[in-house]
Amino acid sequence: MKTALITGVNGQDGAYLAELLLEKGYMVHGIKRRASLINTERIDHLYQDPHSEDVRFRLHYGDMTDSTNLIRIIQETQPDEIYNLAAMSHVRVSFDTPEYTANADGIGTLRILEALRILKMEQKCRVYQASTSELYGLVQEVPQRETTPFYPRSPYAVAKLYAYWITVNYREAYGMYACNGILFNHESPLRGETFVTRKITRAAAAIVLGLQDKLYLGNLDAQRDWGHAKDYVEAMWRILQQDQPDDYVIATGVTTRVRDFVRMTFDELGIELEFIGEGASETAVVTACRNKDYILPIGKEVVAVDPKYFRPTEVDLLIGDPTKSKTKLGWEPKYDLQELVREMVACDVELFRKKDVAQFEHLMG
Ligand code: NDP
Ligand code: GDR
Repeated sequence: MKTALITGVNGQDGAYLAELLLEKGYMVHGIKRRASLINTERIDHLYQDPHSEDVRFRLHYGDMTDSTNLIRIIQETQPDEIYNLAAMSHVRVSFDTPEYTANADGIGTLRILEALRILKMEQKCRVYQASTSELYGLVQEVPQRETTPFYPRSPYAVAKLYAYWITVNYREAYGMYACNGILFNHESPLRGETFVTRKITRAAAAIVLGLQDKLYLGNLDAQRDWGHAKDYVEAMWRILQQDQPDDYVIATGVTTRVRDFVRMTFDELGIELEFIGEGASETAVVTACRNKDYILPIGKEVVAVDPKYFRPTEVDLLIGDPTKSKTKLGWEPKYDLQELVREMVACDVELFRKKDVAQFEHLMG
């Protein structure tokens, strides 16, 4: 039985990856931070009573900013594979907490790699580093591939740039099996509520159910290559199963504007929208309702722009070229964007029907 250690196990990707590895027969250890409230909703279905025999899923308290803790957990769990997913992962928030982001996302990766060297496990344990399409930042080449030059545009992306290169460096310097998955945006019903896709599907569900009046967004022109997280964790696993360590772009190869994601989301609920105006004064109003369960007044303004969501420096266009991962990993996404939107919208409608969760909607994001 192989043993895996996942940092950020209660995040979106950590939850899907833990489920995948358990299905594959792994012993899975997860690192999560202590929080003042229990925040394990995404992995509660995987919970196993630690007192019972044959437990294959265990959680450990830890933090990417604490080397001693990481060394001890790696020593105790003796993983064959580490998936380093923990990070302060919100690009806009990284402008508010740049130093912390550098520490957790950049130096945190170094701490994992060094822990393996300190424990003399560097030849035994494979490492997956959660790299990102944000590395490409300001457009240098389209579509973006493994050889496209990086130009990070946020403290988050700069921290991840360090993590990317320290992973490559430890591979070259010490012969470690350490790989970067350069993943383009991936979403799901488990996506954090302040990332744009989930913010949109959640708000649209709340609006048609009469729980929210309007959705405020930032840059509607940004273009992203959106896939489904379930497909992307499969790619992470494949990256660590190859004969040689390498870095891979994981993407769908299709890009969509935020505005069109909004349109698709409302359309899924039977609401047609028209976008009026531009820049900070752009709005979207209802032009038709096809679903008798969700009647909104024609002309009602449901989307508006709030410049507070604009970023000091933006990444305008991301579109990945997944040729290498297709050829070498045999990886291809199973979901398309329409299916992703459908699943997210259905889950959010269900969620709001079950409980009243519309709080602090506009605080962050
Ligand atoms: P999430 O934000 O959903 O999850 C991040 C996880 O990291 C959470 O479990 C979080 O814990 C944990 N974490 C944050 N800071 C620390 C810390 N200092 N110590 C320990 N744990 C910490 O992100 P995703 O699952 O979406 O992404 C996973 C990884 O992949 C991240 O590194 C992200 O940057 C990267 N990535 C994501 C992409 C995407 O589109 N989703 C694309 C490319 C890369 P808590 O719940 O306590 O906050
Ligand atoms: P991103 O994801 O920054 O690409 O990082 P996010 O969903 O936050 O933004 C995507 C694009 O949408 C625009 N946008 C808004 N974004 C948010 N969050 N809130 C808004 O109201 C809003 N309005 C418009 C943004 O400006 C941006 O252009 C995600 C994270 O998962 C990273 O961790 C990961 O590395 C990258 O994807 C790949």
